[in-house]
Amino acid sequence: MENIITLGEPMVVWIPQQTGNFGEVETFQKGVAGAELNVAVGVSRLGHRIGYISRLGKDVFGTYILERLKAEKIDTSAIIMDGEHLTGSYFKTKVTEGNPEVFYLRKNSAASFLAEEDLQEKFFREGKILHLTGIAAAISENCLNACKKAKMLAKKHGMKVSFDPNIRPSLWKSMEEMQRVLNELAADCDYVLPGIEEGKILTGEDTWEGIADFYLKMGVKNVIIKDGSSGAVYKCADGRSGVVKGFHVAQVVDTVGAGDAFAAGVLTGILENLPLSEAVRRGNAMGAMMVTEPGDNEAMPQRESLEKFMKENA
Ligand code: KDG
Repeated sequence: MENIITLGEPMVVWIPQQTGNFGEVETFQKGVAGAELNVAVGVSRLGHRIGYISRLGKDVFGTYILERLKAEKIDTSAIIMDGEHLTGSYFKTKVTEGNPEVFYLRKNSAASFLAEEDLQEKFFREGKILHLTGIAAAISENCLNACKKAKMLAKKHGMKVSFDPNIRPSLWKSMEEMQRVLNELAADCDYVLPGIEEGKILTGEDTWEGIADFYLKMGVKNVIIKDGSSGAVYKCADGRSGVVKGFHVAQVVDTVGAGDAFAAGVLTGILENLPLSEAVRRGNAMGAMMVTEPGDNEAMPQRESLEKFMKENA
């Protein structure tokens, strides 16, 4: 049985080799993407077992993603191959500063047809942490219901639940709907991991403490707020709180996937019973390493390079 279970939409990502808008770029490199998939790669590379629940189209993208997941030693036994819908993909831009722009080709994708009936309860019986994100919740009504059912099954079987809101306004009908649905999903989770700007949007609060208190009042046990290269802060229902400094990297190449790397670091730290401050420090290190490469998960470190990075940048 898996230590961590996650559920979401895998995609093929087209990574531009030049800056400029879509028409100006001549070469793209293919890769695999998806917030939960990125977390799965990060967790697996650190030697923990992770199971990924999804639907893939029976097409070249689906086959490519499946092979890549297997090569990363991610448990794919709960992935359903869907003969009727295509696998999603997306393009991003290459920028010299800030976050890249993204363009999705994912409407009615195979993963958006994931439904509560696709979840096998036996998968949840011995897992330790369920990791959900707001992207899976955004792609369709049935996928949102699958997230809710997964959360229910995880709680029933004594698993901890972690939630990264990962807001993607373009996937929602309105900001109000996004706020309401994501905050409902966050309620009662063991770990909620918003970025500081996401937290402001979702809670209407403008300080990290205000954001943390908002979620603690909703029954969340630990709120961990990411603040880019500055690091992260946490506040817990049991009274612990702390500020954990980030890691500096010489050049930021692409910020996509940094939050997922952070989640993989924190969750594996929790599985290894590290103090929360240490788990968050690992999350910061993985987030920093992630932004040094253009892919969404290629820079997820193996344990040895993570330890080396953390020692050299202590
Ligand atoms: O967190 C990284 C993801 O945003 C990326 O891999 C693609 O899942 C994706 C999305 O919906 O943007």
